[in-house]
Amino acid sequence: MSEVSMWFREKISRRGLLWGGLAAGGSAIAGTAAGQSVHSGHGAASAADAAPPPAHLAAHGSMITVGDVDNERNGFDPSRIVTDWETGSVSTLPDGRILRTFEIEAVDKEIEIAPGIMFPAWTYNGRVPGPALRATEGEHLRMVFRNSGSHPHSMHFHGIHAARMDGVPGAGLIDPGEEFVYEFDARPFGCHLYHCHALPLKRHIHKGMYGLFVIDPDPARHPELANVARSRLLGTPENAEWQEFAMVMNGFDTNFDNGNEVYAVNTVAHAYMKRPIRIVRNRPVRIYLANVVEFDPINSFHLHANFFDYFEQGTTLTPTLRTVDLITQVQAQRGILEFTYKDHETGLYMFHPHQSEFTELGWTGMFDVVEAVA
Ligand SMILES: [Cu+2]
Repeated sequence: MSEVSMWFREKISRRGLLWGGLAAGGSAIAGTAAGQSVHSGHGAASAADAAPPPAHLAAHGSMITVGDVDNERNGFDPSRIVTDWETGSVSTLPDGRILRTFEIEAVDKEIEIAPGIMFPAWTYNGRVPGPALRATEGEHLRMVFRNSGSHPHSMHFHGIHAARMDGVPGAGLIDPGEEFVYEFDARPFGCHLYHCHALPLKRHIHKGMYGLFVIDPDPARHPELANVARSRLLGTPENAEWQEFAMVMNGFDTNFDNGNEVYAVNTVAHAYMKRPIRIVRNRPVRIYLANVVEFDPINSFHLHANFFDYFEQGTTLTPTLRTVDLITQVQAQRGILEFTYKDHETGLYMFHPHQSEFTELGWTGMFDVVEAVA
């Protein structure tokens, strides 16, 4: 039994939680080095690092979890989902518009959120966060939702749609075994969110039912900033220059006392400390970031040794904040971060919330800035 699960069994309060020190966990961490390529859903070469964790991580004096989560059993890997966009299937409507269809299934699933710590999640498509849905402004969207879980669920989209498509009780909230199709147009462009809106709401969200919902701007609709819009539009050469990452900040109340014991970005505690996200130094970086943490009123994102531009909710083509190294988000708040390390030395650069407690309980990671991907 790992130290962490010992802790869990003894129900020590989260503030007394003792994560294994890195020195003690060094050999276990080296075990994460099994070479895995990272699926890049949009053709960008950027990918999480599959190389062995750098030995000098220890120099940071970090306290991180000991051992490895079984990504295979979970059925999802944080190093893959960080670049994995779900673009659905595309067809053309009689009027010539694009119809984009997504298929999403609610399933109960026990997932491992830190080594030895299992969490009885409710998921979309078997993963937490749910698939990072990505569409283009102006398309017609069809979300085919099947509830194969044990409780009533829904998909509530942060977007513009009719009341009957809202995913609340009486409007697309369905019982186990049922299916519902949400339909609406993709607007406004931005970095949005979907989540279950069944009651009790905090329990359904916190169990894992949330995901990114990104609508790329249509350059033809933004002639004054068409180049910027193209850089955001998945599939364009301009977009391929960018190293884009999907990040959902989440937390887990493992003993159901309305307080989180584990925090993360993309679910698995310290996943990106053990396998840093590789970025190429001279190419720009864009993060689609959302906060879904329940029970704590606020979360944040702080980038080390650098500053970024921020697009609140992603609904503008010019930054809403320029040259900041920290942003805060309440639950359901989200936005786009843009930055580059082109004038930096290569090396490991940390990112984490500036709620120090969250970092120690799993929400911290590293970018591995390199000259080029081999
Ligand atoms: Cu639900």
